[in-house]
Amino acid sequence: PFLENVILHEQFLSGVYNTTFIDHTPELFVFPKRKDRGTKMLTYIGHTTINGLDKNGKKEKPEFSKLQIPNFNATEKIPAGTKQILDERGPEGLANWMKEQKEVLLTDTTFRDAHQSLLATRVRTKDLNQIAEPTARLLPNLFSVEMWGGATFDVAYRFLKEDPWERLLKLREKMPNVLFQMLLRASNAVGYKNYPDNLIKEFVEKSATAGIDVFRIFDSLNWVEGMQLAIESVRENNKIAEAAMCYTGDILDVGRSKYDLDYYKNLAKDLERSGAHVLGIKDMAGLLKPEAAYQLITTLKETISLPIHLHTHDTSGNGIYLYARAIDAGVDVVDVAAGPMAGMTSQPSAQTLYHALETHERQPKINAASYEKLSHYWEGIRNYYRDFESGMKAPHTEIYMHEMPGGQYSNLKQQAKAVGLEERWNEVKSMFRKVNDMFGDIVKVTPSSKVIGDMTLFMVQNNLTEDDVYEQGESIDFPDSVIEFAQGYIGQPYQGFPQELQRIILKGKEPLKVRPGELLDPIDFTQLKETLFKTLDRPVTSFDMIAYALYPKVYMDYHRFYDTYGDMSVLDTPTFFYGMNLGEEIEVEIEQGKTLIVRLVSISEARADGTRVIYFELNGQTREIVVKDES
Ligand code: 3PY
Ligand code: ZN
Repeated sequence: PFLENVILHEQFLSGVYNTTFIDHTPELFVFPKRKDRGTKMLTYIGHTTINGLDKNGKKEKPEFSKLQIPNFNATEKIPAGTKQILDERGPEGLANWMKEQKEVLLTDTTFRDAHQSLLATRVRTKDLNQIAEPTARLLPNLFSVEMWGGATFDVAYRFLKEDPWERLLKLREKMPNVLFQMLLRASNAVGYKNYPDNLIKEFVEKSATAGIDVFRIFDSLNWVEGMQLAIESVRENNKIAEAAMCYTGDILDVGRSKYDLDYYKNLAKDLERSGAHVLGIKDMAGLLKPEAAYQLITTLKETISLPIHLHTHDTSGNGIYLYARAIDAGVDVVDVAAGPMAGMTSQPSAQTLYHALETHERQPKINAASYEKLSHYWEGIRNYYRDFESGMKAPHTEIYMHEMPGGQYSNLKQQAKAVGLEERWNEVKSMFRKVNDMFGDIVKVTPSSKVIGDMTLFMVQNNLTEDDVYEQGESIDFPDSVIEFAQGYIGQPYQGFPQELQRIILKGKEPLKVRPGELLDPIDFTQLKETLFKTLDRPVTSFDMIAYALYPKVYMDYHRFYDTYGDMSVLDTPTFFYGMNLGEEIEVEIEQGKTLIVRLVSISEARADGTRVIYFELNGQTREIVVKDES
């Protein structure tokens, strides 16, 4: 084990080693405890079988049809793609290549935003990993695959009990040809608040090393100052800085002048000056109407010389039409998802766009039949996650009224339900818009959208009107996120805060005038490493440190789960979510070439102390697991 610790150590891997390496690296002498992986796994399966996922109540495991993974010839070389262009020509070279393409380029978001927006971000690494190589082989002409960032980082640790860094490393191995893209919330990284500058830099550097090529960077208030550090960090790592402006309002509405065409023109110029390689337009709620898309792209093409990458959500059902207009206006790349994971709050469907552009000179250079093959897989996968569906069944044009981002809609609905407001959902939607207007009409995207959402639920729950807030504000305890927003902790909104409301919320507290990151103490990574080493009792990687620095509690909960049950990312998804049915047999590949066969034989009645004994067969041998029945 000592040798194993040495050769796996980061410092050793990076080539920095001499005799002091051993003296100064006590973790080399910590040897993994020999634990019985089989028992740990059976304990997880037993708990989930009896008490359901996260003790949310037992559910019978449904019958799922076999997944359709396209066949491929593993001895054939994977065709080269945009990743090779970046590696050969660098980010500027790649940006020039983008502008030279006649056909519109596609980013596939199925691995990230599509499931973040449809399935509460729950798609597990196992399900992404087994379709990664077929995707690389069948769709080598994609511009990029968006597969990381946004909510996927914390949800992986928090709910899926897996390591998002491992997801990135595994997928990178399977897809060496297409650019990997992530969503980076600028100074909020992949979290919901501002972090110290050195943490942002470290996060970008390690994400780049692990495999990210395109960083789509946005600030939740379109505050360019808040994006600068992230843009510079990406440039330092020789990766593509896609600076995105979040589209809000409606440039076609002459009565609403705050976010007009000039606003976006100026913002685009600022982002170009800030060092972006690509301009992103992030229409996170799907508010960009087709004619607005045409005018916006036409104007931006005349204003800046960067390639333009457009992202929308198809919530209203207008997605394909708006892309078609944007493509006519010269947009370089658009975001789509595989058919079964597209539409509604997700991105428009890749195949639908392809067919819509039949005979169009800019029809994307992809193979529609390949997309259909991959779609058979996604159809099966989506079934696994049925419990996380939002329930939206039809195009939702009310989005133009409330302006909630695609990823927030189902989330807020769940939150509303949890606090007993299910029956008042229509009121919640209208209040969301009202709160936006009270706050001065702000950009709404993580985390500013969460501030509006929290204030909305707070007002509806307490039956407060706008007038009540102004009249009784002094005695109201506003939600923490609202206070932090008014203090400037997530940045400065365009044209400032509404002063009267800010005064009421802050009750004498002084608001910030500078970038929050300037005031935050840098993370002491050396100290952090020591602390974590003591707690985790194993070698600590940079990935662990970053995850802990971003989400201390979530990370430690994940660690405790891992300690108790082991690596449960190896389980198939139905078993991970539902446990096993009586008499069922499953195969679990716990590492390459090592497979366990598990059969659930019987479950005893609950005993006086509330426990049940579960009898399994593990590779033919009987194993008993005792589980407390929480029902
Ligand atoms: C995120 O920040 O996760 C988003 O997808 C925002 O649209
Ligand atoms: Zn999105």
